[in-house]
Amino acid sequence: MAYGVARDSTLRHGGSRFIEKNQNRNDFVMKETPDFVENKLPRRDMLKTLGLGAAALGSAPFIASTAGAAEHGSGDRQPKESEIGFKDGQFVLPPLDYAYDALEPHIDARTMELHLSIHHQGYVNGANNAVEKLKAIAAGDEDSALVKHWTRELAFHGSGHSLHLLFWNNMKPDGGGEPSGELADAIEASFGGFRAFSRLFKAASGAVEASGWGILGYEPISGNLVVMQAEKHHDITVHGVVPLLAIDVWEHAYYLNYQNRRGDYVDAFMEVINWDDVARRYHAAKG
Ligand code: MN3
Repeated sequence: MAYGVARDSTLRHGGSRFIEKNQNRNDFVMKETPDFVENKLPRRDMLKTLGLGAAALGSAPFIASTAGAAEHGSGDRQPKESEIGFKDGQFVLPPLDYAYDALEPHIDARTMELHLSIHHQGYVNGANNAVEKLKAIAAGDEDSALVKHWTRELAFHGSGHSLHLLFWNNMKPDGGGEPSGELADAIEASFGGFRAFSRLFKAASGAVEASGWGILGYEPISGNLVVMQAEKHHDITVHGVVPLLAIDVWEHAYYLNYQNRRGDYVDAFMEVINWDDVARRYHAAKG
């Protein structure tokens, strides 16, 4: 929620002063994030600023679309996000099989070009950088006091990368309509039918405060589908990550024995981890 306050306050007060005041909490990163630019500038001004003309966009295909199609086969199988968003040890922009203008008139070519090549690229770069910094902290080569900053950076950029991979692959030319088969059955069971789902999804997506996402997801405890809102997109998780090991660090989990000494409690937790359980979850998650 800290980011929500920071973002809203920044916009409301228009304020470098606010940003400066909060630099210690690393909230200043918001002013340089891709979505901040996306939201701050009217699209026409942004195009002007970036000096991009229609001629440069047109029907140019997405990066590596041909290679991507060959690499992933020509069947109906959708490539996994891990296959299209990570290569040679780095997060990368995805190879997609449709052109920038292929979704027109619903989504225009200029928006597609800018969204992928400027905004999504920013998340890719930021996530790679955060991973490097966290590796340095793990190796003892970087001040561990910066772990809060770099895990937030990974959450912001990693979630941006993860959700954009989903977004690009969730769309296609001549899409729309309604699902069939087991997805249709699940929508029926979870929401009472496609019309009801559509009403809820549109309401949730339209009501996200400031910037964020509307999401249809699988909730594994009930086995039902759920509609969610994601404000911004981190706060401070990386969407798509499957939890394998979790420690409760709310005070109720340790205060009777450890009072304010959370570090001692974390040390104690390390002595009781069931690594067999973690290994089983890892095996299931990687598929
Ligand atoms: Mn975006």
